[in-house]
Amino acid sequence: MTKVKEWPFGITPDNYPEFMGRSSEHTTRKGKDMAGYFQGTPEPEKVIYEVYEAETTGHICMALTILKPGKVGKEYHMTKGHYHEDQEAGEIYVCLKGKGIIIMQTKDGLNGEIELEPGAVASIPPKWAHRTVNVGKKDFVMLAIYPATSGHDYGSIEKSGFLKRVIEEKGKPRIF
Ligand code: PAN
Ligand code: ZN
Repeated sequence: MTKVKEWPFGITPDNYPEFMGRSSEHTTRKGKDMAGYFQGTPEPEKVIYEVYEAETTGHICMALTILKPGKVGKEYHMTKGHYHEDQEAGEIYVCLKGKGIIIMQTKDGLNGEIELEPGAVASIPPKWAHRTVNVGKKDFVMLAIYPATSGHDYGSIEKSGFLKRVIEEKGKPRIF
C-alpha cells in the first residue's frame, strides 16, 4: 500500500469522510466483482461496498468500509471476507454507523459471530477469517485497524465460502 503522510487525527461517525479523502487506496466492490459469493446473482453494477485504506500511523493500517444496505435474494449485503496472509495478524473493528454482524471462522472449523452497532468494538484474533454483513436498513460504516504487514488472503474463501450465511427471515437476520 502506498504510504500517505502521517497526520494526527480522530475519526467520528460524522467526520469519517475526511479519512476517505486522505486514504491512499479506494476499492469499490460491485455485484459483478462478487460473482459466486452470494447464493443468488447480484445486479452487476450495484455497489455492494467501498473500502478506503491508508497506512496511517507507524506500521498500522486503517480501513474504512461502507457497506451498502440491501440483499441479494434473501442474503444481506456482505464483504468478500478473508484470512490474513500473516497468520499472526489480528484486527480490531470499530462500528461507526449502522447495524452489522461479523462472521468468523478458522481453518479448523471453529466459527463465531459478533454483532456490531455504533460504538461497538470487535476483536478478531489471528487465524480467524472475517466477513462483515449489513443487516440494517442504512449504510454500515466501520473502521478496521490492523498491522500493515497483515496482507489479505481471499483465495480460500473465494473457493470454499464461509460455513455460515446471513439471510433475512420474517424481517430479521438469521444465521444458518
Ligand atoms: C477490512 C476489510 C474490508 C473489506 O478492512 O478488508 O472490510 O472486506 P474484504 O477485504 O473482505 O473485501 C479488513 O478486514 N482488513 O484487514
Ligand atoms: Zn482483515
